[in-house]
Amino acid sequence: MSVARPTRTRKDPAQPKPRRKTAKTKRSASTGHRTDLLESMLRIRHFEERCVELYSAAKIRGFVHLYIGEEAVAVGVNGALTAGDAVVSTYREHGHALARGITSDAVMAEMYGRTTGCSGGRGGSMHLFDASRRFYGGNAIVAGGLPLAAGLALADRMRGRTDVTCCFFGDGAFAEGEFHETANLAALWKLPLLLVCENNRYAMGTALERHEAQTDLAMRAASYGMVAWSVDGMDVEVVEEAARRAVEGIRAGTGPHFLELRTYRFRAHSMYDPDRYRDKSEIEQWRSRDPIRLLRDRMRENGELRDKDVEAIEQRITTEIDHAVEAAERAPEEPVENLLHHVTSSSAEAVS
Ligand SMILES: Cc1ncc(C[n+]2csc(CCOP(=O)(O)OP(=O)(O)O)c2C)c(N)n1
Ligand SMILES: [Mg+2]
Repeated sequence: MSVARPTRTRKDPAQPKPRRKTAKTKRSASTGHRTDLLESMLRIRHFEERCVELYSAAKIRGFVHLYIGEEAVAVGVNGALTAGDAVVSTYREHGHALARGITSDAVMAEMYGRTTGCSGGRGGSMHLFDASRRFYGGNAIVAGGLPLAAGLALADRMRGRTDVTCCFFGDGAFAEGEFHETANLAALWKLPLLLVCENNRYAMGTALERHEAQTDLAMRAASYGMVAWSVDGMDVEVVEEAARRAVEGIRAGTGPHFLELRTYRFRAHSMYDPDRYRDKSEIEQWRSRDPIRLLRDRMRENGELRDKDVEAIEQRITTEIDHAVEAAERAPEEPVENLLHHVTSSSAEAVS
């Protein structure tokens, strides 16, 4: 399926031409690497499908936003990052956390609100956090992660580190001042920042063209003076290659890079959303480019993958998730007397 090109406004000849490039693909990943990409996407898919069951059984509560359909973005971008790089995400972050290597056990326990969760059970679905992996949330405020990411990138540079900060955010962030403030300062200060816009075409029930006058997001980002590419977000190898090139550019000191990843969520905005604002045919059209099937079929055609290989991967993941659920069921909730811990930097000591 071809992805519709965004419409452009007429250009003002007095304005400098925005720097905008289209990322080209180079599919040179080895079979082993492709298998890793597939496994990582399957882990996210199966993990979230289990979450749907657990939510229906009232084991998981609160807000839950599923990433199903968008797995190629988290997995492809993560493939271009090193362990030292920082990641800032949104409330739709289960996929980013799992791709980053936070274990299924730690994420599932957090979904359950247990002390063994990656945020000690205090965050839940929207606030997964693991400073040891430089994974700084899980942020519930639209565009709220962007200034944090700029701060992290600035701090790393001031400390003489060569790491990149990667910030994921949705198309809805373009309607927020925080995106524009961050893009401006990041470009002005040439911060080592990778801006990853997951353009799934909707902000809750509002289609992009209903809230943005100019829907060419890469062009708008480029207008701040940064390199910006628009990329097929359903093909994990294309995503990884684009992210790699962007990260190389950032490490070389050329300042922030922006990637618009054209993607789609197959499920509703959240577990509460009746999903009445889009045609079923649109969903089916995007499902035909399911990122997992896309890679799996390519590998099959290349003779790199047999059905029994896929079955073995899926069996491994099922066992891993079964374990995560069992462990979360058994794990304790935080006792009420600990309620004031971690409220201020000294409150853990103050309350004993
Ligand atoms: C500042 C702010 N305004 C409104 C909301 C309510 N809200 C939650 S999710 C969302 C839509 C965001 O859409 P997008 O950025 O495209 O991300 P997606 O959900 O598509 O991944 C809105 C408006 C919020 N969380 N924060
Ligand atoms: Mg969106």
